[in-house]
Amino acid sequence: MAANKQFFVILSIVVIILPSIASATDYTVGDDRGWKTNFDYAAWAKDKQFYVGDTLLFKYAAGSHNVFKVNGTGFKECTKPELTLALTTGNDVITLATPGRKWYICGVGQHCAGGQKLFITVQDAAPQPAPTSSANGIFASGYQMVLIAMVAVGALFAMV
Ligand SMILES: *[C@@H]1O[C@H](CO)[C@@H](O)[C@H](O)[C@H]1NC(C)=O
Ligand SMILES: [Cu+2]
Repeated sequence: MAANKQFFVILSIVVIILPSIASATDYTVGDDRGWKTNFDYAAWAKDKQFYVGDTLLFKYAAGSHNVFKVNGTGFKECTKPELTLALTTGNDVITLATPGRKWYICGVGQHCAGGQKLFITVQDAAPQPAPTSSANGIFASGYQMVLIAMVAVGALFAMV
């Protein structure tokens, strides 16, 4: 009985928290084309909304390219930072942890000057279904309400 209750408490927490994690988007930079030269990353990023928690995957043949996170100057002038190391695996995942403008370049040869560079703006949080108060915000989505109701019913059955 006690174990059952504990299980449903844990399940309730998972049900409430999971949708906010699941709503993060994993972007493959350049989609099918990956991280390469002769690709317009500005056009790729143009119609996308990036939020904190989303991830960027830079896909390329290891050794052919790399990924440096740079500042606006580094982006414009294609200068590699001296103190940061490049990502080089060819399957480089970057989690967008903070909001703001982010710049990434390839540090191989003249690739950056040739356009292998990405600039995005990361927004604070995924859009919420317009909560009217902060208490409302937690239970704002109908999906969560349905799941919580199901868990509550399950918990009742577990206790009898
Ligand atoms: C941009 O990054 C470069 C290299 O890391 C650094 O020298 C420079 O001071 C930075 N510029 C700004 C405006 O932060
Ligand atoms: Cu490159």
